Amino acid sequence: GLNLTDIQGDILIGMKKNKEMFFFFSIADATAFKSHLDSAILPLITSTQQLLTVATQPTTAVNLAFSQTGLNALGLASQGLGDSLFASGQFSGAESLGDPGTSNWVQAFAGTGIHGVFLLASDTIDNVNAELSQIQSILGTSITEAYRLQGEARPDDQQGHEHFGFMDGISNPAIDGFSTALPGQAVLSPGLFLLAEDGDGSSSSRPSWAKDGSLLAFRQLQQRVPEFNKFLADNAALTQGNADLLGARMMGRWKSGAPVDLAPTADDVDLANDPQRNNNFNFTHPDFTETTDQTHCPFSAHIRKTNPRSDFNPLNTANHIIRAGIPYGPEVTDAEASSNTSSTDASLERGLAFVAYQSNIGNGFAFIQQNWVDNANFFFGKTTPPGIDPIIGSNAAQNNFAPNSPRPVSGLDPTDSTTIVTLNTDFVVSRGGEYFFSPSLSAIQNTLSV
Ligand code: N7H
Repeated sequence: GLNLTDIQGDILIGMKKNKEMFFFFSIADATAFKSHLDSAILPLITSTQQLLTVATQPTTAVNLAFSQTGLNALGLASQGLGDSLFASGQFSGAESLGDPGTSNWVQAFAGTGIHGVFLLASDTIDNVNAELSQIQSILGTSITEAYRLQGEARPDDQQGHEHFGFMDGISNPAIDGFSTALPGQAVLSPGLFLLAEDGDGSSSSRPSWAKDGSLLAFRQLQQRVPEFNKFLADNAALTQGNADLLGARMMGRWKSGAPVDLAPTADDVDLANDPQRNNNFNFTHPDFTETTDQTHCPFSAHIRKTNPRSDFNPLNTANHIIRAGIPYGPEVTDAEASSNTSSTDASLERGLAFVAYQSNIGNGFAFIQQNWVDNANFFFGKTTPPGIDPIIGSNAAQNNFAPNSPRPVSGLDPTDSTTIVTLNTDFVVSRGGEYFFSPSLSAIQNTLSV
């Protein structure tokens, strides 16, 4: 089995709290940083084992991850992790991820100046802030703050739903030898997510201390909620006047979480809330021609583009991520809702603090974004090209990296599988991010602190 006391807690099961802060820092004094890391920070880091039972969960869970330049600052530059995208950092690859350039990136992410990130998760912001103060007082002037992003679950009945209103966190892979699969859940090798474990195709290029660490892709993804809602209202004719159905078809799930593959015409809250059923679908049906039929779930739907299930035969076991993100930013204001426009006031920005874990970024997050989400011809072999993911997809690479590059989407109209609709608004806008390595606790102790 896996060494659960050595693997950081966010990777396999998520810290699952209502508040989570991402505190990005640079290392100013590596010698001092290392001495504090071993003696005082390590005891604060939360393992997977600690999260498994309520009795051992800390008030505030803490995880820690480093960028390549952070590992360099700690003297590990010569020991590459065997992951080229991690090594070069996210900034230099922005355009390959479909970002319309980097002028819209949060300043701190523009470059390679961020060395690490603390992830702090708790039930209250006060707890998070108290834990952060403690960490800052331990580390003193050995680090400087680069940036912080406060994530929080949405209020009341929207808890667990992201800012467009959809329930999130329903489908993540199960890990062979660790989790028990629910019906419909893919069971994958631990090495897809943990370096040097079974199934990590790059095991031989990992330094020994990298074992049981994971690569964390962080993205700050702004969501333009009023613009999304206006699109649904303006285009409800595509779904015979039902704007909720249009949104559900773009996502592949209703806002409740019920999959359209199983509930193609109306929401089904019982289905949404039943973990034995809400993932148990694969887009095939006995009477379906898989290359043409989009009556239940469009080929382009967000959950189908990012996890094509039976569109692959045999099932794809190479390109998967574990997601552990959280919404950030306030609710839509009345002024934004009535003007159908997101405010330019930075304090009103909202979106998803996106976190994806994998052992190989080029097979995980970056692969899914570039080769599936942003590729209008994927999934291949359909008689109508699927088009680009209508929720998060970008066609900027075909349009001189212009924002709001028109993107083709098929299958939105359940009665007409062949029509391609062009979307002219980006509903999700990249504000940048970085790639990190979330090391094992023993690597923090024996390698990163010395
Ligand atoms: Fe997505 N959303 O709320 O709109 N995502 N996602 N995602 N996403 C999923 O099944 C969302 C993003 C995946 O196994 C759900 O748990 C938003 C990126 C994958 O069936 C919802 C943003 C990437 C899955 C959302 C965003 C992915 C998935 C359904 C950005 C990778 C699982 C809930 C702001 C490149 C698919 C669920 C499966 C599901 C939303 C980003 C990937 C509601 C708002 C960048 C693999």
